[in-house]
Amino acid sequence: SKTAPTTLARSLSFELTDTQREIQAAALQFAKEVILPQAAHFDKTMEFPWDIVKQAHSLGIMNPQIPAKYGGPGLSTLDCVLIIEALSYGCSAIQLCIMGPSLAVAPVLISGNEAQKKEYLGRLAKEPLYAAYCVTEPVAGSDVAGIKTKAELKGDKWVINGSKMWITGGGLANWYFVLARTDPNPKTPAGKAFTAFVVDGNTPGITRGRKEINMGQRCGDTRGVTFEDVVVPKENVLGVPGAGFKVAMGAFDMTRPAVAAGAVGLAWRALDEAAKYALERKTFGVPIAQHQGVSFMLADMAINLELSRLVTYRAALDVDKGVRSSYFSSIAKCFASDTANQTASNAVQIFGGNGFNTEYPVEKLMRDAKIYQIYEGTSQIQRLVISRQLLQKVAE
Ligand code: CS8
Ligand code: FAD
Repeated sequence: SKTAPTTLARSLSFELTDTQREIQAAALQFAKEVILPQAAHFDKTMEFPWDIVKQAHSLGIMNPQIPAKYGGPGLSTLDCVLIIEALSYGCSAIQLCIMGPSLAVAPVLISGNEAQKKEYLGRLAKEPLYAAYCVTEPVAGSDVAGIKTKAELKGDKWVINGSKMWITGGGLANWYFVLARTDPNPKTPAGKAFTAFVVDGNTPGITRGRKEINMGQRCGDTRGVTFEDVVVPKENVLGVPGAGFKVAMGAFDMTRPAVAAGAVGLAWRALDEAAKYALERKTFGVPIAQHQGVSFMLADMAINLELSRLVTYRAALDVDKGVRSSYFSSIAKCFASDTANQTASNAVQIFGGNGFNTEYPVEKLMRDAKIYQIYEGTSQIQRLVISRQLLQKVAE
């Protein structure tokens, strides 16, 4: 019948729009021409790639999700995911440097009022400035409800005290998203005990720690940030006092597909490198791609890459539809992260001795991949979220 294709297209479509294809092609061109050739340099020097970040901003691919109303490109989550995947093909670390502020943008999008959005999103849209998301602490990462940073209301101002750790962009931020405990009673449920703040980076009492030296994604700016009697006006509370935990969780639902996309881009690159090498390198008189042991490894890499990509797009669509995306966001983040690690490790294997050497690109991919199973919620925490969502549905 004539109606069938329409119904099908509405319910399930794997076709990108022409605009999405253009966005993807432009990001991939930038990744291949600008990012990829400089990836090894920034890995070695660990310098923050400011020039590339500035170029990305001028092309409209930094913070692409900021709505046009606040001066941004106003792209959908799916559009952003396509960009991130392409940039990460060039280098996931430089991609992180470009997209790092996205995580701080998310809670403002979710719960900021008009004035806050205009001010804080407006700044990022206008200039290639940084914003950072401060939740993790030296004492608590996976267990967000265990954080100790506190904020107390004194008159009409909040005073924040505490230490954050592993903050991406912590040394560069023009403003910070900060989660702090505002109800000291340990019996108060997490959903009511924390408050979310936007804090200007130049507020007295903020100390930015030294740059941490990491295994991978080495040009990223990871630091501890300390807040000592940091005075924040009441107007800088995001949402209502007490609702901060849910704001922080809502941000993860929005950004985990984006982090998954970074892992997809890395796996895609690893597979491309391995496939090319397998056609060139000969053993026993034939290219190694002709040995089934190698070609099946490539096939497994392709299977997991394609599935990661599909579920990442699926999760992004949930965010764009405005439905609670926890289930698919965590599945995407978990599967794409595990896939990036397996794929990069297999790429090293296919390169043999060369794979273990810094002259070839795949050892860096393996080092860069590891963080995907840790930040933005570890792979164990994603499984915790998925199983809770699943069991809740079954119990209903
Ligand atoms: O602690 C939670 C968690 O997510 N842990 C992982 C932490 C994490 O992911 N950290 C990442 C830090 S950022 C980072 O690494 C940056 S990486 C580089 C940047 C790249 C940018 C591009 C948990 C384990 C999932 C849950 O903790 P619990 O203490 O068990 O809380 P719950 O009992 O589940 O929930 C308490 C209340 O909150 C409500 N809730 C929970 N989840 C959600 C979501 N949306 C809205 N509300 C939520 N997703 C829940 O319903 C509870 O409220 P009630 O009113 O009590 O019912
Ligand atoms: P822990 O929570 O101590 O976990 C240790 C181990 O125990 C992990 O394997 C974990 O999976 C496991 N585990 C813990 N609880 C459970 C459980 N219930 N069930 C099963 N296993 C469990 N944070 C921010 O707030 N902002 C940032 O911008 C940011 N950027 C980061 C950048 C980098 C490079 C790094 C390394 C971290 C970053 N983080 C950031 C912090 C990151 O989110 C945390 O490191 C991560 O959530 C894990 O927390 P943790 O390190 O305290 O490990």
